[in-house]
Amino acid sequence: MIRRNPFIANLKAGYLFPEIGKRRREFAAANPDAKIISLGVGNTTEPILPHTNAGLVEGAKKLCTIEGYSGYQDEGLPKLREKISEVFYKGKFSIDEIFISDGAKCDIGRLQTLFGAAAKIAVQDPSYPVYVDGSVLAGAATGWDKTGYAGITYLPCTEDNNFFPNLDLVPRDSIIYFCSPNNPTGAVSDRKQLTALVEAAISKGCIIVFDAAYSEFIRDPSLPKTIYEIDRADLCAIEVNSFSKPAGFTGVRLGWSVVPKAIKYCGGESVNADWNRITGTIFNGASNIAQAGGLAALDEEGLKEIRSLTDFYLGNAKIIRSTLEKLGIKCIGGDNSPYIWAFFPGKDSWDVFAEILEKCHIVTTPGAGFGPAGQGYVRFSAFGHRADVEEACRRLAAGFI
Ligand code: PL4
Repeated sequence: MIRRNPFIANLKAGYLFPEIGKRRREFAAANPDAKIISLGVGNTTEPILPHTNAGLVEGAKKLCTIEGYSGYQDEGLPKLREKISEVFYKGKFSIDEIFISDGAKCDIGRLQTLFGAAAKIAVQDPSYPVYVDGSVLAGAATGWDKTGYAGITYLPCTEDNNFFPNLDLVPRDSIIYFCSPNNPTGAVSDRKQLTALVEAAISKGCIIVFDAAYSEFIRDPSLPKTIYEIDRADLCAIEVNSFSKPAGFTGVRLGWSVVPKAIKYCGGESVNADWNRITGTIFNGASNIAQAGGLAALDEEGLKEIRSLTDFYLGNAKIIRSTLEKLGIKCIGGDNSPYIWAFFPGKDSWDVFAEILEKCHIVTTPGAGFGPAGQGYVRFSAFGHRADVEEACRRLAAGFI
């Protein structure tokens, strides 16, 4: 008989989002008349806009012609990689520093292959669960208790530090997972904070995995949209990003990672060369149809569509946040991000999740699901149809607290 991979056995429980889905289904089964509204999982709801969609359709049509047909394109269409460099990084990166993927989550999962089981890991706490669970699967973390996993340094991000971690806690030679605009808190790190992060990483021999999946929600022009706006970040930071939220591609699947050639391991080897080797070996490239859609999303018309879609969700966020604040619930986020982080001090966040579901028939995400420091908070997602968001807010105003 084959022994189970012990790293899988190290995972403490189910993945957070299926657990939320399970609790929703259980509630629905017990309350068949309830019209449940989800402000839980950050899943896009609005249709892909026409110009971007035409790119997808064109991409599909081309495949039935001799001239237009394409097969494997492992690292991604050169034209798309060039366009990503131009639109997001002012042309700073060559195409062989940009790798097209099937989404940021998938890249985050694969990236750990670069560092192996002996890597030390530091994460913002709370954080998107894939950083921690991916580290457990890679063997870099074991033995969960309610303070977290051994092998992972949790960097609390709470009201006390304005949701930016104390960088003195970052261990030397570690991989730092960092997300801005942050999921789940909605906090966005400013230039001074990200400069401190980059300098700490360089001085401590760390590599940052910077998740910029929500960068297109930033409206304040003083806030960095990419870690590479910070000097010397190309020496220590890998960035992952995605078309999921800005272009509505959660189901289409398209993202990218930037691995600058300047990043080296302690032995001087190239991280970029290894990433090329790994993606070439265990990934066969993103769908060519999705990439055609991605190209359309990044031309002049497509960028207007990204703006309009992200504006729509930010409009939802504003409605949710102002409703909660009128109820006397302190919140952050929602202004440059699609998540609102609501404070319930002294309460168990799973209890608040259950209370909101029972009283208002609204699904949220309990803060504790994102890490120990998420206890006492609940995340509201702004991804939803406007009518549902308005109805959810009416119910909160009428029935909660
Ligand atoms: C539920 C910080 C959502 N089943 O779509 P991708 O793979 O390009 O991006 C996923 C992703 C990457 N980075 C961050 C994210 O927040 C997300 C998506 N997170 C959420 O509600 O927190 C969707 C979660 C999905 C999942 O597990 O990712």
